This record gives sequence, structure tokens and C-alpha cells, in this order.
Amino acid sequence: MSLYEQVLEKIQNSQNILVIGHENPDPDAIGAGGALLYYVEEKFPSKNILLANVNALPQDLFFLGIQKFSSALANIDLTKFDLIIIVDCGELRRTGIADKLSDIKGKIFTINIDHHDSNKGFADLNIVEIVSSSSEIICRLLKTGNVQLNKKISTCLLTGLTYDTAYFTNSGTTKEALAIASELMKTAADIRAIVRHTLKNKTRDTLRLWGEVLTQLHYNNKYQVAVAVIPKSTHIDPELFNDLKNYYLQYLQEAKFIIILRESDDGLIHCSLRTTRDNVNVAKLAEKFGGGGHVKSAGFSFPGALEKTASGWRIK
Ligand SMILES: [Mn+2]
Repeated sequence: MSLYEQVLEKIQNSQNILVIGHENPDPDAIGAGGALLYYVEEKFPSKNILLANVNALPQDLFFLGIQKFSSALANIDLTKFDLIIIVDCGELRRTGIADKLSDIKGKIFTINIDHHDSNKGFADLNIVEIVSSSSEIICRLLKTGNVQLNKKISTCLLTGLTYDTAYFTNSGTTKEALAIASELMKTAADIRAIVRHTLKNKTRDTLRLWGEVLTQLHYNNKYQVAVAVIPKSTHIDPELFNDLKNYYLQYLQEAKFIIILRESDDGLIHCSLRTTRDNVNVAKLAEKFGGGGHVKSAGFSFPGALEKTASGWRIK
């Protein structure tokens, strides 16, 4: 039996299913999780299924219409479930409840569905494929089960695929990803709603914040790296910051890779690394500092604060 068939069989044989995405969920975590949720709700109405996260559902994704969502994952009693499916998490800690999940190991069956290179397979059953998005994997899973995709499921999946390929511009934009996008369009995925709600949804304040960050962009000639700094005082919503690092800063032609340093309220500096170059692997750099991610998109965090100096910023 293939891994896909095993996942489908586990779902069929479970009554209470919990689907978890990574903290600060992005459209792929919610899209992949949401598609699973809709599939189970429609195919098995008598089962209980919940999509849960340690953070809130981003407003940009309300248009997906997901109702069975809880942002109280940290307080949920995991022993009430007989199957836990973790989507789009490169490492267990990305769930935000790694300790709780370690406690139930061997007691409750876990499935890990993900597309991050760094994923070492932390669950009882692991489907890790280095493809455009977790949504692409869920799409293949549902096709294996001959699931008739409808508008809700297709829109969820295309949301994840579109977002993780940076709207079909990054290296995840393979012929397979485009073929799946085309199939999802045939099953009524609402690409116009996806673009309107997740891309063309910026406010004047957002553009001004981006302007501030871009104005202070540093460039290091020796390493050909561009560094953007987002101090705590910017009060930038992490969601607004995602677009900046995933799209706009990558338009920079001269940089081998970009670094975004974001200071957060918890005394940490979050360092995001992005590259569009074929010969640069930012995951390796992130791993050196205890982080991880993809070859082209990775990150790590460390304790510290940003201090403004006459010539720019320094880390305290
Ligand atoms: Mn993803």
C-alpha cells in the first residue's frame, strides 16, 4: 500500500481527527489543512475533525470559509483525538506544541505531511516531498483517493500552491505545480478571490511601512548580501512582513541572498534568509545557527535587540 493509501485508510478508520499547521500560519498551512478538513467533513459527516493552530486564522484567509478552526491549540487535550495530522511543518517545534506532541508519542497516531527539505520525519507516518507546497501533496493525496474536488477544496489548495510559489515566480513553479494549478482551476478554484484576498489586499499603511524598511536597506559588497532591518518600534504585523521577504526584497538583482532581521517583543531577533540563486543554499546557513527551512528560504532566531547607530543598526 502506498503512503497516500495508508493516510487515506488512517483517516477512514479514525473518528476524531486533529489537523495542525505551523505557528503564524501561512496560506499553505491553512490551505492544505483546510482542504483536508473539507474533504473529511464532506466524505465522512459523522467524524469529528478540527483544524487547530497556536495562532489565529489570518484575516486574509477568512474567504476560505473555514469554520472548524481553533486558535487554542496550546490548550487542546490531544488525548481526545485518535489521529493527528501535521501539515506544512518542517520540524515538530513549528507546531508550537512540540512537548505535548512528544508526550503522546506512541499513544496517538500522527501523520506528517510536508514539503520542507529540513523535515526529518517526526511522525508515525511521514509524507515529505520536496515540491511546491504542502497543498500540492494534499492534492495528490486526494486524487489517489479519487476524491471529486469541489470549489471549496480546490480554492484551499490553489491558495497554498499560489502563495508558496510566490504567485508562480519562484523555483517551486514546476510543470507539475502548474499542471495541478490548472486542474484546480478546472474544479472551480477561485483564483480571483485568492489574488484579491492574499495579494492585492494591502493598505496605505502597509505600503508606507514597506517604504520605511526598504529605505533602510543595507548592502554588503563583500558577501553580496542585502540586509533589511525591522525594529520592534515598526510594530509590523508578521503577515505584512511575509510579503516583503517573500516577494519585494527578492526583486533585488544584485544580491546573492537577502537577510531580514526582525526584532520581536519576546527579546528575540528573527532572521529570515531568502535567495533566488541556484548556487546558494540558505538552509545550510540557517542550520548553522540552529534554524532550518528550504534551500531558497530559511530562517533562525536568536536572543538580542537591535540598536540604531549613526551608520545604521547593530545587534546588542
Ligand atoms: Mn508550505
